[in-house]
Amino acid sequence: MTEQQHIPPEFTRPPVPPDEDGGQCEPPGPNPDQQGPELRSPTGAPVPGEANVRAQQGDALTTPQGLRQADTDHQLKAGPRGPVLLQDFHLREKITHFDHERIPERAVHARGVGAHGVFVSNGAAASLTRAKFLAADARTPVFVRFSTVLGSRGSADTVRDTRGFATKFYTEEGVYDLVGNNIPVFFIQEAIKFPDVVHAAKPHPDREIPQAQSAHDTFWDFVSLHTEATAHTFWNMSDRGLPRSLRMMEGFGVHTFRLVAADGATSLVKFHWKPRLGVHSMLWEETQLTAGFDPDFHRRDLADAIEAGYFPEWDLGVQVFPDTPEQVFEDIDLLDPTKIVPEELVPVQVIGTLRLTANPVNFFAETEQVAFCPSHLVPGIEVTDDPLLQGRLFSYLDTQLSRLGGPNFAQLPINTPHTAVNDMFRDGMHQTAVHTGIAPYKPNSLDGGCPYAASFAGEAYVESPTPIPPPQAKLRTSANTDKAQVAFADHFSQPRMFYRSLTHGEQHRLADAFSFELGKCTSVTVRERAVQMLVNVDEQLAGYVANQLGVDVPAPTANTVELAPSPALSQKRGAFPVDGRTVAVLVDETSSGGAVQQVCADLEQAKVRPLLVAAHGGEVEGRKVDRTFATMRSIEFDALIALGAPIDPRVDVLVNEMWRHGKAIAAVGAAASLLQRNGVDADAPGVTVAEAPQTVTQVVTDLAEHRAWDRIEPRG
Ligand code: HDE
Repeated sequence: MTEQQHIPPEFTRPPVPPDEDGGQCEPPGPNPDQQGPELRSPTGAPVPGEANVRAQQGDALTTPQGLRQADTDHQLKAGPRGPVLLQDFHLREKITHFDHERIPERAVHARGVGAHGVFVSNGAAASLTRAKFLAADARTPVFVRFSTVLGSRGSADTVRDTRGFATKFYTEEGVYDLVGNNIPVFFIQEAIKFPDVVHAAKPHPDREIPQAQSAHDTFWDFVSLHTEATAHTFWNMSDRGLPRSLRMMEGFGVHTFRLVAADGATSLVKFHWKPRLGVHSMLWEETQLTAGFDPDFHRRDLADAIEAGYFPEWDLGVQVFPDTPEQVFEDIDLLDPTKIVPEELVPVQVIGTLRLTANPVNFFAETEQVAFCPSHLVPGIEVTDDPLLQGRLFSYLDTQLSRLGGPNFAQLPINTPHTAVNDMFRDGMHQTAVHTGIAPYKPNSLDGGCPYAASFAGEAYVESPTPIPPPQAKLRTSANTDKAQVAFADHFSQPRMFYRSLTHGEQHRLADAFSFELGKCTSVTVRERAVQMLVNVDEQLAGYVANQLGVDVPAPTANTVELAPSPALSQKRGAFPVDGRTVAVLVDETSSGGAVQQVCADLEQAKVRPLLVAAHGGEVEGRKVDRTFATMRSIEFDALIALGAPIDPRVDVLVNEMWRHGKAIAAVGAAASLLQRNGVDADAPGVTVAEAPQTVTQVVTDLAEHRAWDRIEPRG
């Protein structure tokens, strides 16, 4: 008799009650409310049915081998209390698979959020490039992933950092990736420094702190020793490091790329994404509160806006430069990724519009497994000799090999081109295709010579001939002319120009950011060296920060040139669309008479999202309460409309923060007492006391300006 025969059947897995199983079930499809335009497929792949062939099939629970399972809740035991039998293959399979559910997070840009959309070209670039997706009226499905750089996957969204802005265009000529950032300059000029800057910026290797922060010794040690990073740190310390929303950020390709027209003519370009909602930021205190109260703030904001139908839009633009052998424009080396070309010198020409229309249905399959690479190019777009870009061409493919577990990651649905693939690559880890034929080599006659090579003159990707600059074997710099060589080594003139292009308010906040970050450095040497870096940019700024830190201000050591300020670098003031902004509608038991319904309806009419805030859950005038005093905080709201004045300290905190952060505040009728008791000046900019209909109109007008700037900062 074998051991198993000793086990009475009732002591193995208990039978499943019939009502718990045996029914028919539909695999959950994508949420129909989240469906975007006709171009969208659930995973970004061309044929949704086929792409999903391995997801939830059939009605019954099975093992990966397709064996039907009656019970997945209990283990196979010898006796009612064990021991557990090794023979329980379902237990082992289930736990083993779980053990391997995580893949390595990205070394940088680990924290990200994605969305599907469509890019529509206006044809303005058609004379510059033969890329078909840039022809007039071409529509191309896209997947965009936004990210922070430093933090790990679970870190907070609102930290001070650069943001990634990576776009995958599924063009009819193959995948094109534009892997950019929300800051147009980078820390380093050459790729070989990337491990250094990342090691310095990541948490200290002994205690693994601080998480997702640049405010620590190693970061400032590196950037103060390596002054080509100055420009990027100035952008980071400015409001750009704290976006209000991913929907309100610019994007930049950073490097210069080469466009090639149908007739072979070439030009150099820099890519820009311009958000239709304007460029807006959070205040430092808001970001800190948000990191605690809602660390997923940006992720939620994007998904909520898309789900509600407020599809975010960006215009894609190019600055175009002649493709001269020097690749220099007005003394700016176009191969230097730490420099910009001011828009006042070369305006950005809009060539198309991106619209994000659908959220992913599966974060892992789409946002986590998406693999961007700057070498995913299409005919008509080529790389330049920018030494940073050249290193990236190698790094991204390389990192996907370990992150996605082998060379077949292009077969993952989100990475699959929406065009035919016939690459003659074979086998390897995670190969999911069953290739046919016997001759995966070229030339061959045994598979009929297939696949054929595409014609050079027609559809193939063929690098255009470019002059090779004179050899500079030992010279570890890429500037092509003497003049540009000087500009390449000038690390301070452009940061100074950036700083002087900001408004007074922006400059103040930047100075406070430096004071905070350097104040977090414990090494006096690092603090002093960083102030040396600052004094080379602006003496007044250095003086302010040095005073905050308690160190002396040294004399400038750098030779700089005075560049004209570029107003385009300041975050523009003015009225912008308010789509998807949120307004707290605060109510109490006195709020009635239809005002709640009317205010909410008027806000929705203006494309603004009202969130009803009350003491407790339930309904007010038939509208669901969205937030209670226990779950609300000011950071979630762009404006406040008080229809009541509930007595609660949390409400006072709300009003105080909205006031302090320059947000629009309105009180209807008797709710004005709420403002009085919190010291809010009813005549101040961005404050309204009126009856319901006028209130909404005024609040929407104030919202369009993002903040009541005149309330919180000096003009300038
Ligand atoms: Fe990246 N970068 N990078 N980077 N980068 C990665 O690739 C790298 C640089 C950017 O949402 C990694 O797949 C090197 C500039 C974005 O999946 C890695 C250098 C710019 C994303 C990598 C740079 C970027 C990445 C990590 C210097 C703006 C996120 C995981 C030569 C133009 C893409 C991965 C996503 C991700 C390497 C510099 C943007 C390690 C070596 C400059 C938006 O391969």
